[in-house]
Amino acid sequence: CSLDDFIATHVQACSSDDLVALNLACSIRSMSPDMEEAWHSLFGSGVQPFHIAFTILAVIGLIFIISVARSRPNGRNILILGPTGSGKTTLFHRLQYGSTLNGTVASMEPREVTTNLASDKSPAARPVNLVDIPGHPRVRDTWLAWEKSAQGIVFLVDAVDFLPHKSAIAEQLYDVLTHPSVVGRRLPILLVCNKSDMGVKAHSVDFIRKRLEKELDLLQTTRSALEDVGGGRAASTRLLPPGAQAFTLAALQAATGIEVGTASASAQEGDGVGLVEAFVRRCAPA
Ligand SMILES: Nc1nc2c(ncn2[C@@H]2O[C@H](COP(=O)(O)OP(=O)(O)OP(=O)(O)O)[C@@H](O)[C@H]2O)c(=O)[nH]1
Ligand SMILES: [Mg+2]
Repeated sequence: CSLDDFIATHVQACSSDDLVALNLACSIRSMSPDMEEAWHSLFGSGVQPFHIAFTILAVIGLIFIISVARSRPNGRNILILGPTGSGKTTLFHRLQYGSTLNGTVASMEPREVTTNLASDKSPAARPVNLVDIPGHPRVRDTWLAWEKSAQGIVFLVDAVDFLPHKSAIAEQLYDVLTHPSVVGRRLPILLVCNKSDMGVKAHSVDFIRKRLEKELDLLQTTRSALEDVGGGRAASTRLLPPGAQAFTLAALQAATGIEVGTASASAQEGDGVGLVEAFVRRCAPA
């Protein structure tokens, strides 16, 4: 049957199957001569219009399911961020298995696992999705794939090798703290000063927090000055509203509701990892 005959017949019949087929035929009619040719060859091989309609609907449904799954809207995602070498992959294993690898190499792509925390023996425990994001500057922005579905961020710094890298660490933390998803959803963050097992070589949490607060304050001054030069057209990159006092994590929480907790831990030895686990459970409760 020609497309025009088909449309004419089904306009009169009008059952629900006819309507689906009719819709499809009209769409094909309005597309191109090539599509019409394809229609004829399909009919020549005995395929019914509702088969085609069903196939198209199934493909659309599949695409929809895949895109919903990829956007991870209901994910219980905990992101592990921080500079390279701070111990993220070591912590990732510690949380998952309660132990660590014998050695790690710099990660070059994110890794995620849906797991119960190794310490969580409760039968009611629900798995969380841990995401280990490499610290290398070229790949660290991959965390943005999870920005909308993250429940919390664990931000690791190396408490031993901190001072030479404090500005770079503050830059990375600044970008996280001012990201619209973090600000808009008031995503909780835990700043973990890792490698506490290194004794006096490891700086204390208070020392690291104060140094980072100072660096973040400086960054806010320079970035907002740049914004002013640009006529303020860019999205605001301020941590605190203009006129606020010097930047502190407490002031950030008071002004924006973003909570940045701090902890000292050793991902390698396990000390203090309980604080990280408590944070994960609070962000993604059972
Ligand atoms: N002493 C000590 N060393 C640690 C600790 N955690 C990690 N390390 C060591 O630090 C080095 C880097 O650890 P990784 O876990 O690979 O660091 P990462 O943050 O994943 O690094 P990238 O993948 O490059 O972003 C490894 O040699 C680890 O064994 C810790 O708590 N204490
Ligand atoms: Mg790693």
